[in-house]
Amino acid sequence: MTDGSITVWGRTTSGNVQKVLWLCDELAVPFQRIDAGGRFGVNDTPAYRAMNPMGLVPTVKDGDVVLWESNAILRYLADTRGGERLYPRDPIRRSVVERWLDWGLGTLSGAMQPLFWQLIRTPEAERDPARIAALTAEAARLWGILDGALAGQGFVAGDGPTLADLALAPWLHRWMHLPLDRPSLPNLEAWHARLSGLPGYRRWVAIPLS
Ligand SMILES: N[C@@H](CCC(=O)N[C@@H](CS)C(=O)NCC(=O)O)C(=O)O
Repeated sequence: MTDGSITVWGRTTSGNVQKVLWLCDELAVPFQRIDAGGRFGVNDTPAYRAMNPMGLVPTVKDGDVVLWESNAILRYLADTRGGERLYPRDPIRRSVVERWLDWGLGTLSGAMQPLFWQLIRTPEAERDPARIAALTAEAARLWGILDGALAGQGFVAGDGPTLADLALAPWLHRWMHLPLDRPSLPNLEAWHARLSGLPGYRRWVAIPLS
């Protein structure tokens, strides 16, 4: 497409979709969004699976290029749409962004995803209190590690937001709003306040949990 516009498949309640939409705002990438996933379906159709064999959201199409895996989409858009501010080219600075992108996907989501499902998507009578307690403790430990990394800096990889902030923000919003006892983590809370001042966070991420 000549105007650089892309198509994004995914419901706006998905954190993995939210980070992509927020990045589109940051980089002024025009996009068409098609609801998919959850109650919208679409992601189980053969046409969708031909694009994304995982059948998950988001999927992005940029001309003939099809992308899936939300963090890979973030990297691609930053690389192709002038996103150096959010995804530095310098290998050392980039490695810090990569670290937290991978940590979000490979570590934090392992606690946050089932915790979110237990507390928001599972009927109260079917919830497992022991599992919720264990997941809450693990998530608190992990958020505590990020709290330590945030000491003395405004954002996850330094003084300005990067892809790492965009990718972790949906989990943070969930953590701050899930009905559970959270330990006091001052640096994390200050980061949350900073993110809450960003229009893309407010528009796409800070919505009621469902
Ligand atoms: N690692 C994948 C995970 C994608 C994923 O789990 N997407 C969820 C929504 S957050 C999904 O498609 N769930 C099924 C559905 O919405 O129907 C990514 O980062 O894109």
